[in-house]
Amino acid sequence: MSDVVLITGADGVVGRLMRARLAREGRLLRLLDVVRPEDPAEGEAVEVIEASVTDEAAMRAACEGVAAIIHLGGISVEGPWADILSANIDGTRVVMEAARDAGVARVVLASSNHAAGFYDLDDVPDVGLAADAFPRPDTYYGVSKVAMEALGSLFHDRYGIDVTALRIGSCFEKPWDRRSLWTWMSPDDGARLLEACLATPEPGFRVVWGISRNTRRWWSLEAGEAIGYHPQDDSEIFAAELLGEAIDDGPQGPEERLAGGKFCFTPLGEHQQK
Ligand code: 15L
Repeated sequence: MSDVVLITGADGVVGRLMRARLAREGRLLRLLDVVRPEDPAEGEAVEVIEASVTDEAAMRAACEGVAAIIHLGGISVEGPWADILSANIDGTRVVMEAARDAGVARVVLASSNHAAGFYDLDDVPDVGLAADAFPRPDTYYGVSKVAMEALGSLFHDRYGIDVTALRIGSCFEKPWDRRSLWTWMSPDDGARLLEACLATPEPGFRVVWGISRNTRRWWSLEAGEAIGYHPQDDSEIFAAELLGEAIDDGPQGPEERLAGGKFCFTPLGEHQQK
């Protein structure tokens, strides 16, 4: 019998990067998204479901027989409060209740660096910013990630579900600017992190940064290492190509000094470009 892992938001940027990387012998990936994920290729142990995380009946059905949930669903940037409230906060509540009712043992939550976006690198100790630093959200989107972490904590304390909330930096194929040189999480490290979350020995609740072993990082890897996440990639290999002559200039201005970067200056509640 296969272990079933349900991935919400499976057709988003991170979900698509993880699909092949999380394939394992003896594992079935159940991929759920509001946009129907691509049908399985021949021999691929995948099921696809077209549904919203806010749909209670669909989430209940999707959780049947599931060993773990990776909850990536929701809005991934700043947007109107009502939309964020529904998709991200209420959506996470629906996911957690469905997990509890189906007896799902583990949930991994895609939180974000934007739950702590207003930390300034000048105020951070040499050991780096702790993954569970008190929230300092930079947007309504960031507030929704703080609420997501709170829901994870609540469902761990009430029902013993193992929950890891990931304050993900920037999970894309490559970094694209100076800030992303410290916030980057390579897709391969993303998969390593998710595997570590799926293998934690004790039920607990924890918050972990989702970044690679970037030379320029200032967020601590300690909480990740404690659960067996040992990132192997470093964005520095892209630095010369991205920055040219300016390779060692350091952060330029507040957008590059604050954890959340440009999110800290995005008008609250406005639709943001990805
Ligand atoms: C996020 O939380 C977003 O989902 C993603 O699109 C990136 O913008 C990322 O943060 C980032 O901070 O780079």
